[in-house]
Amino acid sequence: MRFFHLSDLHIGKQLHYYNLKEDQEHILREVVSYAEKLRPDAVVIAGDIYDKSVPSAEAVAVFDEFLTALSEVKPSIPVLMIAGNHDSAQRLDYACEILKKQNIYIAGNVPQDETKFLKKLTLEDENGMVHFYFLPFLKPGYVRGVFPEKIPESYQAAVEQMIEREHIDWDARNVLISHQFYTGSGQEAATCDSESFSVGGLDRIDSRGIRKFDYAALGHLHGAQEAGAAHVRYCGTLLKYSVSEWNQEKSLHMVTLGKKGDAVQVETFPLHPLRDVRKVRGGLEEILESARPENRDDYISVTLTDEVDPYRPKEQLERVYTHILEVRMDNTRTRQKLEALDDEAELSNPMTVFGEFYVEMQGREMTPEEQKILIQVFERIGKREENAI
Ligand SMILES: [Mn+2]
Repeated sequence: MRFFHLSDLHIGKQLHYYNLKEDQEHILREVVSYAEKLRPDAVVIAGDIYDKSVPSAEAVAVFDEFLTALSEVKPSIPVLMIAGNHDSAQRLDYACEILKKQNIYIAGNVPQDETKFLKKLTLEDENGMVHFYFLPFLKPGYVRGVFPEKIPESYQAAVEQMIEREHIDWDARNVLISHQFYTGSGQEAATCDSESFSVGGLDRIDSRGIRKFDYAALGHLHGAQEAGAAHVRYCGTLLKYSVSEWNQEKSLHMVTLGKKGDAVQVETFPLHPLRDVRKVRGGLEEILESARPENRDDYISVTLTDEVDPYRPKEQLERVYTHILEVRMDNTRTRQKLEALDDEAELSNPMTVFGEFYVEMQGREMTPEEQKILIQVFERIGKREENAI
């Protein structure tokens, strides 16, 4: 049994105000052409289909086009998907009964009461059956209806209890599709700037509880990685969704399940984005000269190291690059400024702190008029806090 493992499509996402529609269409078309060539038995999408819980009409059209193109590959390939934390469970579930007839299987919501269980799809190959379990993104509170006596106390408990009540036959081959923050016992996960997590790490789950599956197709982390075992994996995004990912290699993952107990094989296939995300660093002249025409349309993060701030650097850079994400300065002056800010980071009274911030931003002191306004603002905040107590 061979299947594509995808996740975190984040359709509709923007990168620093650039609309990624063309980039996403392009990369999804590449996935379809891989499907035509490799003929997987299924395509699994482990959550975060859309970037927003209320996706734009444009985003929905992009995904629709992808599903339609996939459905034209014959013989038909089942598509299995779950909701991630960015998706609206209800919206994703819309029309899911009708879509089953099109070989598209969706789980948006987690089971809502004691009588309901995880969605499960069984596919068959020469080695027997493979059961795919759909576990949409959940927080402990989402499953209160399933455990009315006692709501699970943590993300970890919620996931483990949800799996336990399925009474899975571990002698059969089982695949989990899940969108949570799993880590290998005691290991640090590689995270990047395009993900969102809960503060304090409450959402972290030790992957021990899901290692019994023959494969866990995970979504949530945007960099491809294992979570504690080779068969418990994040495939990562198809595209780089933040500058922090510039160095990552994004690829299409195809999983091959052999007989029960055989080691799972994961092959990766290169992806060719319409525009890459790249970082360039150096003096302005140097960057302008070394820009290559084939990189012209890439998404570029520029760090200028000139000791003398160049004149209108962005305008000059726009002559060689069409999609500039940001232009930063890194020279003696900016470094000293940062050090000075670090030193001064003690919290004196809010008026002084804001005053310093104002000078930093505006390059001048506040006028007496402006100070008055600020004093009024602080007074009002003070009153509100008193009321709140
Ligand atoms: Mn995501």
